[in-house]
Amino acid sequence: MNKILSLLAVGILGGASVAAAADIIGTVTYKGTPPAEKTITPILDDPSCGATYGGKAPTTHFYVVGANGEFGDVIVSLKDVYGPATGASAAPAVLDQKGCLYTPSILTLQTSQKLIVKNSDPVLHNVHLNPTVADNEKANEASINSAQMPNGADLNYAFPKPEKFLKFQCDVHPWMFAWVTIVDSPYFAQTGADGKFVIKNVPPGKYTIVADHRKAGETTQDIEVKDTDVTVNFTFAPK
Ligand SMILES: [Cu+2]
Repeated sequence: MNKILSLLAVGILGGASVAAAADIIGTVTYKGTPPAEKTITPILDDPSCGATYGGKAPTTHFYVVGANGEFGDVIVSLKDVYGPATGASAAPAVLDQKGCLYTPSILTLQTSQKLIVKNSDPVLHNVHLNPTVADNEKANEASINSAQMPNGADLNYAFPKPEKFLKFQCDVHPWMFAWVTIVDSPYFAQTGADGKFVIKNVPPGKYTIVADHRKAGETTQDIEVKDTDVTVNFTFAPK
């Protein structure tokens, strides 16, 4: 059952005005030493890609963890809340290919929100999506497997269904990956390098809030939102 819509329905049927919304704010922390990142050595073998890096290959950044455990690239959302997405009217999200890497590599957007994929490199990339939710194979204007010329025209997508960590890859450069999470509501946030998140204007109600990290997994908490801001912190640790 859609919690938001049912709550609104009760408010309307009861003749009451809908109570004020509140923000959910918090910090996500990683306690301990994250697994080592891998050096993307083959990027130097491609002269065009390698030129960006001055002979020193970049590493993966699967675990973005600050000096005090601030945990980035964690997606915090309300579990099993479907329907109230505002993606169709939201500003587009942007995924760039730069230095033969996807930037950012972790991205979150809403159902029906436009996603623009750019190629800022002087090389050909092939944008290949691997949706696990069948309806997301119909990503509107762009095919799920599209060549994109050097500095070529943008590719545009919009996904109809929620999906976690939909994988983008480049078949030309086998180290190039991005993972795009699609949420069916505006009630989500992705932590930055400071580990902090804010989910704005959540209608009052009881929710399960979930923090998802592509490698570290997910953790949940049950919360209640009334008319004042709620603080929820999450901690991850090595498995
Ligand atoms: Cu590529």
